[in-house]
Amino acid sequence: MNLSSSPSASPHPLAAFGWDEAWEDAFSPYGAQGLLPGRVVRVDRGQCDVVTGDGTVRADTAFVTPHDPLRVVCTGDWAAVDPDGGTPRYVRARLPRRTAFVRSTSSKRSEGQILAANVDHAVIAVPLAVELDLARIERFLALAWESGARPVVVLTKADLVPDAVTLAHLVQDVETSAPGVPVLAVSAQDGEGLDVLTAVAAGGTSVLIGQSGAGKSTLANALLGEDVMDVRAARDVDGKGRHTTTTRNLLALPGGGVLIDTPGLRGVGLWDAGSGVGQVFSEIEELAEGCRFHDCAHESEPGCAVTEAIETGALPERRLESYRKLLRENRRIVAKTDARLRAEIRKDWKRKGAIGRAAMEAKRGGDSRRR
Ligand SMILES: Nc1nc2c(ncn2[C@@H]2O[C@H](COP(=O)(O)OP(=O)(O)OP(=O)(O)O)[C@@H](O)[C@H]2O)c(=O)[nH]1
Ligand SMILES: [Mg+2]
Ligand SMILES: [Zn+2]
Repeated sequence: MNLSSSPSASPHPLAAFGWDEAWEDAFSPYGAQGLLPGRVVRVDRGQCDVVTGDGTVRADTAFVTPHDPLRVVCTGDWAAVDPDGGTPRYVRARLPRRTAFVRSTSSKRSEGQILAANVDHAVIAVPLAVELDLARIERFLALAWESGARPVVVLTKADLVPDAVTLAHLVQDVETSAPGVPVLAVSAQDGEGLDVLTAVAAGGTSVLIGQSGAGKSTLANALLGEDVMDVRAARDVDGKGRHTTTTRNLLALPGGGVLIDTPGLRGVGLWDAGSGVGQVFSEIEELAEGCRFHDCAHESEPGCAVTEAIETGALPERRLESYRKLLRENRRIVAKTDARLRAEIRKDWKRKGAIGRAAMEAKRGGDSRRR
């Protein structure tokens, strides 16, 4: 089967899912083995749904399930699957990722979890139904920058803020917390902002990230033009209720582009997101270059450009506090992860040592028996 798209032929069946020449190149060794290329549209119970040129197939992931949770197959991955015939089919390989949205499962633990792979836009959905939590937005943004995708903040349910001046202020507050990031107010209910979001989403793969009840699936349905995802009124306000969306689902959009809808996130811990944090607080890092001391802690040092900016009102003090908090948390996670890695390596050496010793003893036992 010839998988390459000849110039005169109709577009590749996977083009709507993001297939391009670079993926085709990366896939070619697997194509030579007779495997099918496909994109993972959902993962559940040790299996996944993969959209291929022959439609969506179910495939087992047993061969591509390493111990490292960051390397398991995830929605958005490109994969090589068995051709028709085998039951079950297996995913034989996962192509190297361009980007990966990763968080730690909570800020207390050092367990990384991948939420979506090969994403171009990380769309952070923040509901205007509740008071804005800027620190939470900054935390999401740090992960989004770190993923390699371009972040976009979408303020959902804009219909709940009918006063245009108030809405503009809310957008501005978020913009102050998100330098270099587009901030859109949208309403799935009255259609506000959906045209802009449709245009953003057309440019590649987008993932919707945010708390449960933020309106992610409602947005997905609005962009799809049909009710594909289940939507439900939030069952509670403290975020402890059941999530409506329970798996990550990849959907091809009619207006072009690919969308991944994800279950609501309760805790979002940073995961080795040092450069992401730097990008969220780029104005502070720029100011810091003007501090007199190279290693200024922006506390009480003379000639500190950061504290000066706070005094003149150019920099909200909240921003500096949030920056410090996220930097601290990130350092903690990185240190813990390193410690865990070191412990695992030690354990592995001990295990290998034990196996080696057992083998030597068995050999000696065998030798003595032979004597
Ligand atoms: N007023 C208003 N309500 C909305 C809008 N978008 C979503 N909602 C409501 O918000 C609630 C939650 O919407 P969902 O789309 O299920 O939220 P979600 O982010 O997908 O939630 P999880 O799947 O649990 O993560 C539903 O009751 C929606 O009707 C909107 O634009 N305006
Ligand atoms: Mg949902
Ligand atoms: Zn300083």
